[in-house]
Amino acid sequence: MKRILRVAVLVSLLSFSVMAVSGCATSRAAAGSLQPLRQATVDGAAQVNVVVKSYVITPDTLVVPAGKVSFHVENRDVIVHEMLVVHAQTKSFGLPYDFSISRVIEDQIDKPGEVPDIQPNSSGDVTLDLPAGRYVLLCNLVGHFQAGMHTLIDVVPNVQ
Ligand SMILES: [Cu+2]
Repeated sequence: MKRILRVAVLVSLLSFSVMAVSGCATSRAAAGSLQPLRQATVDGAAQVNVVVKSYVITPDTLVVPAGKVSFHVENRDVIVHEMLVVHAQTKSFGLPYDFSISRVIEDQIDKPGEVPDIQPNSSGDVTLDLPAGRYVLLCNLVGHFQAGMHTLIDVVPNVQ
């Protein structure tokens, strides 16, 4: 009898914790879709901190409110990189590419701006006025885009 009671208590505790976990996930998703974006700002510009390392570009956020956006790009690699901010032409990375020179064709893309020539263990900044849309952050030094140096970031209408 005691044993059955103990099992019953355990089962109810388990189902409670499952409910607690799923409830939490649901409310977090709802909050993400309904509340306005809270973004760290510097001088009124939304701040995006980007780390570049081992042919990977990693921003600290994938969604940014439209308007002034400040990119701070830190190169933690042992070679030089750059970071271009480019309007995405498809839902993914479908940018015009020249395989003979291993680079994205820059006169065929819409590039609001860039942080050029970031030396190893240093950083660079650029502040851009970005309308809502999907953008690609990429490095266009020879072969780097193909090696994986690209990531998508969404600029969404500002709801203040
Ligand atoms: Cu690079």
